[in-house]
Amino acid sequence: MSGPGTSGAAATGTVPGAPAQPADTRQVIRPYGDTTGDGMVQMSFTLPVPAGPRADAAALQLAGKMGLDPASVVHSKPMGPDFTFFIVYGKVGHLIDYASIPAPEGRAYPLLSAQEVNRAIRRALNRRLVVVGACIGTDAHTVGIDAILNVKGFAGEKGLEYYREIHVVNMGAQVTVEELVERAKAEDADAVLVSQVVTQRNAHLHNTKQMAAAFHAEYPTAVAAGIGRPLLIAGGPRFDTVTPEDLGVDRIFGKGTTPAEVAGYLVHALLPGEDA
Ligand code: B12
Repeated sequence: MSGPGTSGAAATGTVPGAPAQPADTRQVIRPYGDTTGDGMVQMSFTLPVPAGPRADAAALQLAGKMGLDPASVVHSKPMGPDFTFFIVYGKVGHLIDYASIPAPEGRAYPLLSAQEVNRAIRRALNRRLVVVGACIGTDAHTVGIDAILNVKGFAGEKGLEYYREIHVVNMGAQVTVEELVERAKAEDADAVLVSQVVTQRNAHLHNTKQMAAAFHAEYPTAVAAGIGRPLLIAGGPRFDTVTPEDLGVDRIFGKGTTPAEVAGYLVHALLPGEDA
């Protein structure tokens, strides 16, 4: 119940008879450092100069140009004789309307248990589903693809090798696109899973596009993923800015992906009707 001075026009600032104002639905936020909404942020970077007071001054100037005001260098450390690593703490005045940021789309398929995945494969294929995985290009970061494929798995979930009805071929690190295509054909792969972690000079994008193009060229009469060509899946921590269409693959998986998400997707994409 409203008390005196808190109700109606006086409380809301509206004039009687005036058209209703649309409700303010914004949710304005700013960074939190020491106290709520103080705008304080911390960032780290390296400058190609020897450590010392001049280097600190350069770091502060850069922070100022990036909109941090005031800013302070809270840590600077030589990285060899010619480079300095900095941590700068400072205040930004920028505001974000959180309400204007759309919620990400949810997963379009259900998570299934290993038993459900195995049953679906048996029912639909009557043979094991074949998955060929690799880190392609010069990338040697195998921990991510191993997390998905190896039996030991990730985040408390077993990897795809654990699934009785999935045959996993893990080709490991630094596999060329030619080797991958050849092996996928030899194994009659239902799905090809590639991992790309190193992003220098956008290597992850170039390599993945090159891989996808090679598969599309190898299977020119394919109708769709699983119908005339393998399902193409790319994964790694830095694919946030691109879509599968940009790369020519069927799906991208990012940071924190678990094996069950991939297993569920394989059923959803390759065995229509089995993921219900
Ligand atoms: C371990 C590691 C190494 C190990 C790799 C060992 C190995 N066998 O993998 C070694 C020491 C060999 C190494 C070497 C290098 N590394 Co290194 N490395 C790391 C480190 C510390 C951890 C990576 C990791 O294992 N993450 C854990 C896994 C589980 O996470 P993930 O890879 O993201 O995988 C998950 C998801 O992305 C997804 N996923 C990944 N792949 C796939 C694939 C599919 C199909 C699916 C569905 C999902 C999926 O699922 C996984 C589970 O959720 C990172 C820094 C960091 N903290 O991330 C640097 C890092 C990746 N390395 C880096 C660099 C620069 C290098 C070197 C170039 C260093 C050098 N100058 O020599 C070399 C490159 C070697 C090469 N030829 O690739 C940079 C990359 C920078 C960039 N953006 O390009 C990082 C980010 C470090 C940094 N901050 O500078 N590295």
